[in-house]
Amino acid sequence: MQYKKHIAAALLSCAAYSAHAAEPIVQRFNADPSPHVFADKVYVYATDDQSNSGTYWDSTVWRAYSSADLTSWQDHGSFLSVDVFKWAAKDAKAWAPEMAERNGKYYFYAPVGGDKIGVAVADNPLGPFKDAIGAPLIDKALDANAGDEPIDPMVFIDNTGETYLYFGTRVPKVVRLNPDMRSLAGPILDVKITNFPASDNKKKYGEAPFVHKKHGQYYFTFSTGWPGQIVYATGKHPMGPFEYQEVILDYLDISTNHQAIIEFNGQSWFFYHDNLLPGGGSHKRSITYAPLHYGKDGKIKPVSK
Ligand code: FUB
Repeated sequence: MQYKKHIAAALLSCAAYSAHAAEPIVQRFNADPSPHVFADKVYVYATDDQSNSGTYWDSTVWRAYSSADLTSWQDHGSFLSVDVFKWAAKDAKAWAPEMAERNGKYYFYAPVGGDKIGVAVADNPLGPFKDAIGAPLIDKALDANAGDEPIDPMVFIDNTGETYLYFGTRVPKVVRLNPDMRSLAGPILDVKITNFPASDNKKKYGEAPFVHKKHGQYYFTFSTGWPGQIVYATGKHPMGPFEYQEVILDYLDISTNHQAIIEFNGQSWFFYHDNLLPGGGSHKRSITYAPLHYGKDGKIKPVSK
């Protein structure tokens, strides 16, 4: 199915700031975008809000879309469900996913049921996927320091090849991954964020950790909670510590906020979800994106809805 996002051309020519009219990439409820560029196309992996009950995030499938131009989007359907993980409880909820590519293999990191993270592997971005381990990669019951809620996995592969998995609510977590992408290379550690503004006690880590590297530094973006702003901190090492900087995207009129940043066609893009379609709300969210701009000092300019 093809969808048009007419705002894209205007966004591509937008020079300096990230003011834009947000439109959903597709006319369907999705959330928690995990965008990736594979072979000149952007793939967006998502939580499927269309199939949840409308009162909770209780979908059991993940969704995928792709686009060569950020304008026309192809719907690849519910390409994977929690059933791929035989150890998952029946009807375990499928939350914010992550994808990573290494040596021609595609690794899909999936929070399953709120207490485990699984990894599935495939030879192409849309599968077919199979469980890479036959057991969870992270299991709250078994892994020391996995935290209360090991969800929202995000993988960052540094240009040194070192690979890091981030996840967690309320306390951000990081653990090194081995090059096989399916085993841990060290202990799970807390990510330290310093210099939260003392004047605002709502400025704390909530969920949605995301790391990218630019201008020789590491940017750690995250949501501050429920509802949350998307804010960022910077550091000199992917494991932190990170120093709090500023707000990128302010509170939305829904209970969650979840972002990701990619480079595509020579431009940085900020993906997030919002309440953009009729009948939408906190459990019926829509994915959108905006250009992301940096100042000469490396500071990220705010994105306005
Ligand atoms: O979609 C379910 C949860 O809502 C995600 O795991 C969080 O990041 C929040 O967006």
